[in-house]
Amino acid sequence: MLENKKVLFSGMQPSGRPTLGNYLGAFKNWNSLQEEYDCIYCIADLHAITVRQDPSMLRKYTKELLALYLAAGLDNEKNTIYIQSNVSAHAELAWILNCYSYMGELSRMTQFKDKSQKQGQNIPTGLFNYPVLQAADILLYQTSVVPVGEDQRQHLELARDIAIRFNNIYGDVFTIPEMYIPKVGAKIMGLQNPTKKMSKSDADNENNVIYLLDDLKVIANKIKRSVTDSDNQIIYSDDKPGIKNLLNIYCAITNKSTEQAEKDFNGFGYGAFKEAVSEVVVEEIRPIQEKFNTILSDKAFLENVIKDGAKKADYIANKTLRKVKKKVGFI
Ligand code: ATP
Ligand code: LTN
Repeated sequence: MLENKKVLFSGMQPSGRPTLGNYLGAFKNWNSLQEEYDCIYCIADLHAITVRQDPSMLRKYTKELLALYLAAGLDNEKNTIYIQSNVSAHAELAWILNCYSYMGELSRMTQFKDKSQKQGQNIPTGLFNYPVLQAADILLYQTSVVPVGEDQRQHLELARDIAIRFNNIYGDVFTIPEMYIPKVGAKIMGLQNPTKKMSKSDADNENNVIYLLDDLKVIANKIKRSVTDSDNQIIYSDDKPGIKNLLNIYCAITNKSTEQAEKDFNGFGYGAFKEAVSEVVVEEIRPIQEKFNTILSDKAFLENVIKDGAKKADYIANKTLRKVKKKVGFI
C-alpha cells in the first residue's frame, strides 16, 4: 500500500445477480479510479442478511460477486478485495456507532422505508441499522472517497454526519469521506418500468433487469422489448423515461454526452436505436463474462484472494478500531 495515496472504499451486497445498474453505477467507476487511489472493495454480506437470504445462495452469490469484481478489472494485487464478514471490526464498530446515531435520522432513510414495506409486520432491526454498518465500513479505512450510485447518496451523507459527530466529541478519529457519484449512469432504471431503479433484488419481472451474467442474446432481446413510447423520436427528456434510460445506458458505456447521442441517432427509428444500444451493451459485457467463467472455475485462486484480502483489510480496520475503543474509554 502506498502511503501517499488517498483511500477509496466501496462495496456491493451479494444479495442476488448483479445488474447492468450495478456495473454502470459502481463497478465501471471503481475500475477507472483504481490508479489514482489506494482502493478497498468489500463484498457486503453482513448487509445482505438484513433481508432473509438462503445460506447456499448467499455463498454462491458471494463467490460470484468476487469473481465478477476481478473479471470487471479490479486488481487484487494492487487493491484490497475482501468479504465483509471476514473482518470482525465491521460488526464491532457498527455497534459503537449505533450509540452515536439517532432513531430520527435512520427513520428518514428512503431505502429503509422502501425495503421495510416489503417485510410485513416483522421488520428486522438490522434493516433499520443498515446505514450505520455502512458508515462503519467506510470509516474503518479512513476513506476519502466512496464511489456509489445515486441511491446511496443519503447513506453517504449519514456516514459523514456520524463521523463529524464522533470527531466533535473525541478529536480527529475519522477521515470525513466524500462521495463520488458518476454524472451519467448513476441511476439506471428498469427496462419495463423506467420510472423505478433497476435492482438486483427485483425478482418480479425478468425482462425489467439486465443481469451481467445473462446470456448475451437474452440481453439484446430484453433491450429490444424494453418499454418506450409511441412518438418514435430519440430525445433525452423526462417525458420519455424509457428512451432517456436507454440513452443513459448508451452514454455511460460510450462516454458520449447525451447531446452527442441525440445527434448520432437523429432520424433513427426506435428499432434501429435499440439495436445500437444493445450492441454497445453486449460488447461491453462480453469480455467480462469470458473472464468471469475462467476466474470462477479457479477455486484455489479465489480462496487465496479471499484469505489475502481478509488479512489486509483486518490489519487496516483494526488500527482504527483500536483508536476508537481507546477514545470511548474501553480498557
Ligand atoms: P439490492 O436490490 O439488493 O438493494 P442493488 O441492486 O440496489 O441491491 P447494491 O448492492 O445495493 O445493489 O448496490 C451496489 C452499488 O450499485 C451501489 O453503489 C449502488 O448505488 C449501485 N447501483 C445499484 N443499482 C443501481 C442502478 N440501478 N443504477 C446505478 N447504480 C446502481
Ligand atoms: N449499501 C451499499 C453497499 C455497501 C457500501 C458500503 C457502499 C455496503 N457498504 C460502503 C459504499 C460504501 C449499497 O450499495 N447498497
